[in-house]
Parts: sequence; C-alpha cells; structure tokens
Amino acid sequence: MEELLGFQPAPAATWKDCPPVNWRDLRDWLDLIDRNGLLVRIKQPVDPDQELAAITFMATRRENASALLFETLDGDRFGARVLANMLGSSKERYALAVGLDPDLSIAEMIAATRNIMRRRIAPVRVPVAIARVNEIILREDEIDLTAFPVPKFWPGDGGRYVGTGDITLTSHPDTGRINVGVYRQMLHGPRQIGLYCSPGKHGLLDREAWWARGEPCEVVAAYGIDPVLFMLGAQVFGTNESEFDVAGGIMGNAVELTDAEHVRLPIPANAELVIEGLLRPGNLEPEGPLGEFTGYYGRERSPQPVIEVKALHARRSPILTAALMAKYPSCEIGVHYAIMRSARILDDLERIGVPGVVGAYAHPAAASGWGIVVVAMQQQYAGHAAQVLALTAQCPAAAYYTKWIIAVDDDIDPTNFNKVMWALSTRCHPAEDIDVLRNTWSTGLDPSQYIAEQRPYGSKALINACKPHRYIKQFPPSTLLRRDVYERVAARWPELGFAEPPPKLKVFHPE
Ligand SMILES: Cc1cc2nc3c(=O)[nH]c(=O)nc-3n(C[C@H](O)[C@H](O)[C@H](O)COP(=O)(O)O)c2cc1C
Ligand SMILES: [Mn+2]
Repeated sequence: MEELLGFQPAPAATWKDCPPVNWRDLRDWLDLIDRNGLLVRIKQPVDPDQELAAITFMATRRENASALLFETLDGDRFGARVLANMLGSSKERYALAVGLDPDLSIAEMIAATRNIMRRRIAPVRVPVAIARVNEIILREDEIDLTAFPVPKFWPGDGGRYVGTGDITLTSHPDTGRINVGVYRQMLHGPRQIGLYCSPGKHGLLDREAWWARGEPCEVVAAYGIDPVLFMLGAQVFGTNESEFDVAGGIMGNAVELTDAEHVRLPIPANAELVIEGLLRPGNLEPEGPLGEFTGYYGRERSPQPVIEVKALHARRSPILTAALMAKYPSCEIGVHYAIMRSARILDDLERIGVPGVVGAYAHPAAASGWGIVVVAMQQQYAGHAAQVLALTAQCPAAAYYTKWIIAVDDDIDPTNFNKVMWALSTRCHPAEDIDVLRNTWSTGLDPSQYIAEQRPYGSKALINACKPHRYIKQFPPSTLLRRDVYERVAARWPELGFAEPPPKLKVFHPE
C-alpha cells in the first residue's frame, strides 16, 4: 500500500545536528551491537578452513542476520578471534556504526548519509607508545601469519585469505596522498601476502606509479578494523579526497593514526591487527581464485603482487574482520555498501548539476550493490531522462561494474523494487527505451563474459522506465481512489472488522 504514498524521502537534519558516534574502536562497537541484540558469540571451536564460512553463510540466508564473533578457532596459535558478518545486510548495524537512528527507512538513511559524508575531520596522530594496536609488535623473522586463524572460505578458493574485511593503505609518489581501499589478500607464507587490486583501483594505480620509478610500493594493511574505516575503504573517492577525512566526518571524531616502524605510511592506532610491508617491482605469485561478491569464482588464478611483511602490530586477542563474499544477503558488501554508494551517486549527480533527481538506490541483491542502480527523477524537459541515465551510468560512484541503470518517475521509491518492477512493466517500452553503452569500466570478476581477458570491458543498459515524455500528458491515469470515498471507508474500518489501522494514502483520483 505504500505504493500509493508517493516517494518523499524525509530531508535529514544537517550534519551539524548529527552527534558523534558513541564508540571508539571495534570493541566498543561490538559492545554496542551486543546490547542491541545484533551479535552472536560462538564459543565452540570452529575450523577456519571452510567451517567458519559455512556457519556464516548458513546464518545469513535471511536479511538482518546478526554479526558473528568466533571466539575459539582450530589451529590458532595467537589467541585471535574472527568477526564475520560485521555489517552484512543489517541496516540497524549500519546505523549504529555511523550514528544514525536504526529505525530510519533506507531512503532516509541515504539522505542522512549524504549529510554526514559532507562533514570532513582530518585524522590525528597519537604517540606510538599509547596506540592500542601496539600491544604486540613483531618484526621480520618473528612474524608468522600462519599462526592466525586465517579463513579459507569456499571449496574452490586458491588459498586462505587473511585480508577480506581489511583496509589497505598505499600512497602516490607524486602527491603523497594516502589511499584507503579494501582489497583481498591471500596468505602465501609466514610473511608473504598476495594483494589483488582490480584495474583502475587506487591501490593499483599507486603501486604502478612506484614501480614505474623502479621503487618498492609501501603498504599498510589492517586485518581487524572498525566498521567505518572498512566501509569507507570500500567506497570510491576522488584522488583529491581523503578517505580518512570522510571517516572522521562520519564518526564526528578524528581517526587516530600512529607512526609505523618500517614504512612512511601511518597505521590505524585502534586497529586489531596491522602489517607493514613492501611490494617489490616484479615480485608476483599466483593468486586466487576467491569465491566473490558476484556469487561465483570470478577470476582464474593469476600472478599478483606479493606484500613482503616487515612488521606486525596487534592488540592482545586480536579480532580479525573476515568478509564473506557470497550471494545476497550473505555478502559483507551489503546494505551499508548500497546505502553509501547510493549517497555518493546522488552527490555526484548534484555536483554535475543535473536537475530533478530525487533518489537513487544501488540494490544490494544485485551482485552486492554493483549490478543495478535505480534513479528516481521528476521529468522536466524532453531528453531529461536520457540525460539522467547517461550521467548516472558514468558518474564516478556508479561507473564501476553497474550493468543496469533504470530511471523511474518521482512517484516511484527507488529502494522499493516492487514499485520499480511496476514501472518497468507499465511505463517502459523496451524497443524504444533501452540504450546500451559499450566498453565501460568493469572487472575481471564479472562472470558474464566467457573470455576472461574481455571482462574488464563491460557494458551497460540504460533503461528508461519513466512515463514517455512525448506522451506524458496523454499517459493513462493510474487507478487511484477518490479522497472522499477513501475517508469514508477509513472511518468505517474498525466497524468493517479490520483490527489494523487503515492504510495511509496520500495520492488520490484528481477531482
Ligand atoms: C569486502 C570487500 C572486498 C573487496 N575486495 C576487492 C579486491 O579484492 N580487489 C579490488 O580491486 N576491490 C575490492 N573491493 C572493492 C574496493 O574496495 C572498492 O572498489 C574501493 O573503491 C577501492 O578503493 P579505491 O577506490 O581507493 O581504489 C572489495 C570491497 C569489499 C567491501
Ligand atoms: Mn580511493
């Protein structure tokens, strides 16, 4: 019945009204979600080889499933724990991470996220001696990452992945800008880790720039990290922006960094487990495959750069954040990613200056928010929908992977796929209303092209599911109740024997 309410996302308060988050590190945040009944602690021994992933997958076959803290892991020689489904498909945990009201709708969370993402707070440096991540420091030969309960997720995975729910820091040699990205990392040996970055990702561009100079690329990777830095590492920002500044802004508190020992990059001071290392020019080892966010093994085993680990920093009983890549709703690239990506797409469209856009949603069930973007708009002139479709398809936040860009009128809530299907089925004429963009930015992980080398060149369908602008005045009226009839029936609702209150309708047959 909300179909008849129209789409009116409540304007969120400005970020000045948003208080800072009331947690400081991953452990505080776990206490917070525990108090809200959103964390399950698993004390029984679990095998990190596939059993951990199986439990995570089976426990997350429904939306809003709890986070899982595995406290006892077979083969663990470090006293480590593993957190899985940290955010997953839970909008409540997203809200608790960024300090929003968990009862907001998805559309309201997107609007509120745009506001808190506007606030920027630069990181601060804390002394090495008080940084929590320095409770344990190991160097060179003292380091043995095989002592950790590093998960192997899927039966066809090429190895154990220490980095999935990680953040990875690199810098660009020309500008010194530090990038934060989430990139998978396969354990090769006690001090060797494979790093896979897709073409176009900042971690890869940074590494190529160092190697072009014949110099090693310094890397810092955190394998146990708080939810905000993780979420920010997964979003696309311009190379003139700092993921740390945005993370600080979202939290309302500066991100705390501290000095590393071996590299010039900083390390997150409150992380659980961090390594410092070097990617040396030409040092490649076979990496992958990994069961991916698409729900498939996306890419054949191939040579990828190896991080030579120089130092390790950890808290006592560190918590590794493991991100299961799987079909919705079991994928860690879940609702948080969909909300933030949608907010970024709306920001991009606003910056470009295209009028009339009222909402957007990158649905998480569409290959983890990467496959489909629905954009809602008020059509104002001939060609407007085609313009919005093309700009949405190629704006920085939406350009990667997205195959289906669907424009709907502003009476359609883009977060409600039932309404989107109605628009596709009643307002879109496929022979007229679909355009295709070719050779667009995609990834080797897209299984839909059989020849793997072609996969990084994607394609996009632009689908106009708005009422045809040419005939908008003649377009058949939708079936709506008359207001007086609605009000009469609503008044009789209890008398008619209905226990629930009558549906609230806002749009009526024109008088
Ligand atoms: C759990 C998770 C795993 C990811 N794994 C990879 C990966 O292995 N390689 C990659 O290029 N991107 C991966 N991504 C996507 C990138 O994090 C994302 O595109 C981000 O924008 C990269 O940062 P950048 O824009 O600074 O390059 C992953 C994202 C998530 C949330
Ligand atoms: Mn970046």
